[in-house]
Amino acid sequence: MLTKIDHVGIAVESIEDALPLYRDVFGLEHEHTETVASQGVRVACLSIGESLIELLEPVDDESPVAGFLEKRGEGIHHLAAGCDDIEQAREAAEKAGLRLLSDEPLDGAGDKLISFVHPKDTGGVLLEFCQRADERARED
Ligand code: CMX
Repeated sequence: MLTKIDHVGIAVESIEDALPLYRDVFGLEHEHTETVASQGVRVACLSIGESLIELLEPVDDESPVAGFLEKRGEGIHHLAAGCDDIEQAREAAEKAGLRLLSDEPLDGAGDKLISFVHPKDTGGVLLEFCQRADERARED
C-alpha cells in the first residue's frame, strides 16, 4: 500500500536562503520550484536517491506552513509516503479512525495527488499520502 518515502517536507522562511545548503554544499539536484496555490506554498524539489526533499515556503499568512513556522520555527514539516493507490491508503486510515484533512485527494507538487492525516492521530507526524502521475497513468 505505502511503497516508499516519496519526500520529506521542510518548512523554511525562504527557499532562496535554504536552497544553497542542499544544492551547493551537498550537491543535490534542484529539479524545479513551483507554487502549489491550494496549499499556499512555494515548493523547491531536490532529488535525493529515489526520494525528494521539498523545501516549503509559505506564500501568505493563511498558509498552513506560515502557522507552522510561527509556532515551531523552521524544520521538518511532514513525511510523505508514496503509494500506488491513494484511495486505498485513505480508506485504511479512515478505517483505523484517523482523521483525513481533506474530503478527497488534492493536487500537490510534481503533479501528484496528495492527502494528509492529522498529526494528532499519528504520534505527532504530519503524514502525507501521495500518488505520482505515472502511477495514476498506470491505473487508466
Ligand atoms: N507536524 C506535527 N504536528 C503539527 C504540524 C506538523 N506539520 N502542524 C501542526 N501540528 C500540531 C500543532 O503543534 C498542534 O499541536 P498542539 O495542540 O499540541 O500544540 C496541533 O497540530 C494543531 O496545530 P495548529 O497549529 O492549531 O494548526 P491547525 O490545527 O490549524 O492545523 C494541520 C494543523 C496539520 C491540520 C494543518 O496544518 C493542515 O491542514 N496541514 C495539511 C496541509 C499542509 O500542511 N499543507 C502544506 C504543505 C503542502 C505540500 O507539501 O504541498
